[in-house]
Amino acid sequence: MSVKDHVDINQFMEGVKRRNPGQPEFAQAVQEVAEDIFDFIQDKEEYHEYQILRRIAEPDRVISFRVCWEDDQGNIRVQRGWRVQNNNAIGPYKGGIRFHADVNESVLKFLAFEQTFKNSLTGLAIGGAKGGANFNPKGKSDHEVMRFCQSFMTELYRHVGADVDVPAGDIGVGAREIGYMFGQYKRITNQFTGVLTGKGLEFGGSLIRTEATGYGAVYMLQEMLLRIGNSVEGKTAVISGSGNVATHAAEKIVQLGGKVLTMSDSGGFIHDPDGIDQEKIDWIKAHKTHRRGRIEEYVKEFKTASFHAGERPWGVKCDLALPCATQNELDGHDAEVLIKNGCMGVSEGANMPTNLDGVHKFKDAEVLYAPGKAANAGGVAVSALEMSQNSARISWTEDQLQTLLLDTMKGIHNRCVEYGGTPGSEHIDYVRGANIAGFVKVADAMLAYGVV
Ligand code: NDP
Ligand code: 2IT
Repeated sequence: MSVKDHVDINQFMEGVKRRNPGQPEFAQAVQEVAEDIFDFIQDKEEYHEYQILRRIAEPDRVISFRVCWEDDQGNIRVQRGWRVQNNNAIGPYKGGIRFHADVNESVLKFLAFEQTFKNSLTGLAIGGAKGGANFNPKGKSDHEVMRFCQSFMTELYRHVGADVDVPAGDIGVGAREIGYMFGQYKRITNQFTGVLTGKGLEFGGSLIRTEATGYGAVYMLQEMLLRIGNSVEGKTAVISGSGNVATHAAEKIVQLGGKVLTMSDSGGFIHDPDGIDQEKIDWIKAHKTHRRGRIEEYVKEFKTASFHAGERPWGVKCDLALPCATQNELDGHDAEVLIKNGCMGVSEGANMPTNLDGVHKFKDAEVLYAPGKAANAGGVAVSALEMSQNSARISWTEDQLQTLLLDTMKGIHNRCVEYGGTPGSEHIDYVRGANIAGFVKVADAMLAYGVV
C-alpha cells in the first residue's frame, strides 16, 4: 500500500466516533492529537502500515466493575468502577484514579489516551492508564470513603501490580483515598509493593509528589517564558480550581514572584485583587482539603476578595492563565477574552481543560500555550520516581527530587521545542510539539514489537 491510499483525518475520526458512540470527550482527545500526527506521519510509511495511531486510539482493555458499599445510614449503594489500560508499549500502565459524580467511560478513555502521550513525554518508562468511579465524595464521611475505597480495591487488585499497572490520585482521590486503597491491597495480597503512588511518606510515598503537578505546570510556564527572554516574576496569574494541582501551582507562582488573582471550585470563583499569597494559599489548602469546605467562604476570611457564583475566572485581566480544575472548563470565547486582555502564557494543570475551539484560538494567536499532557506531567513523573524508590527500597531527599522534577520539566519543554518549531518563525507550537514527541517514542516501541 502506498501513502496516498491511506485514510485522511476525517475518515479516521469518523471511524473513531463510530466505534465509540456517545463518547465525546474521548473523540475530542483523539482529534486533538490526530490533527498533528496526520501531518507528521504523511511521509512515514511504517507508521501507516502498522496502523500505529489507530492502535493507540484503541485501549488495550477497558475493565468495568460493580462497586457495592454501605453508607452510614445502612443503605446499600452501587457504583460503577473502571480501569482503562490504554497502552503499555514503553512501561507498566500508569495513571490516576478519579472519583467524581460525572465519571464515565468516555472521560476515563480520554484520560488514559492523554496519559499515554504524557507519560512518554516525561522520558520515563511508564505506559498510559486511568481509572475511577462515579462516586461523589462530597458530603461523605471518612468511614463511607474508606468503605468505598476498600470495595473498589477488592475488585481492582486483580488488574494492577507494581510491574503491571500502578494507579495514583486524580480528582477526588488524594492521600486519604490512596491510604485506604493501599491498605486494602496489602490486606488482600499480603504484599507490600509499590502498587500505588502518592502514598503517605510513612509507607513508601515520595517527597514532592504532592506538590509535583502544580509546581511542574509553573516550571513549564517559566521555561516557555525564559525562552523568549521573559519570566513569571511580576506577572499576574488567573488560576481555576482549588485542589491539589491549583493550590500548588499558586504556591509556585508566588515563589517565583508572580501574583495570583483567582481560584475556584465547582461553585464559582474568588477574585482577590490584593493577590493570594502563601498565607492565603495555606488557608485554602486547609479549608478545601482538611475541612472539605467551599471556596466562597474565602471572602468571609479575606475581605478584599469577591465571590462570583457559577462563573469561571477567565474574564479577569491577567498575564498568565492556569486552568487547574477539570476538562472543558475553557472554551473558544474564554480564549478570545484572555487573548484580548493580553494573556501571554497558558499552562494546563488540568487534563484537556481547553476545548478544541479554545485550542485553535490559542494556537492561531501564537500564545505560549502548554497543553496538559506537557504542562501537568510533573505529577506522574514524580510518581515514576516513587516507583523507582519503592523498587530499590530507598528514599531520595527533597533536594534530589526538586532537582529531578525541574530537570524533567525542562526535558519536556525541550522535547516540545524539538518537534513544535514553526518554519520561518521563532514561535513554538507546544501542542504539536507535545503530541509528536509523545507519539514518536510509543510508536517506535510498537513498531519493534510487530503486530501485537
Ligand atoms: P482535586 O480533587 O484536588 O481538585 C479538583 C478541583 O477542581 C476542585 O477545586 C474542584 O472543585 C474543581 N472541580 C472538579 N470538577 C469540577 C467541575 N466539573 N467544574 C468546576 N470545578 C471542578 O483534583 P486535582 O487538583 O488532583 O486535579 C485537578 C485537575 O488536574 C484534573 O483535571 C486532573 O486530571 C489534573 N491532574 C491531576 C494530577 C495530580 O497529580 N493530582 C496530575 C495531572 C493532572 P470542587 O471542590 O467544587 O469539586
Ligand atoms: O493525570 C495525571 O497525570 C494524574 N492524575 C497523575 C497520574 C500518576 O500516576 O501520578
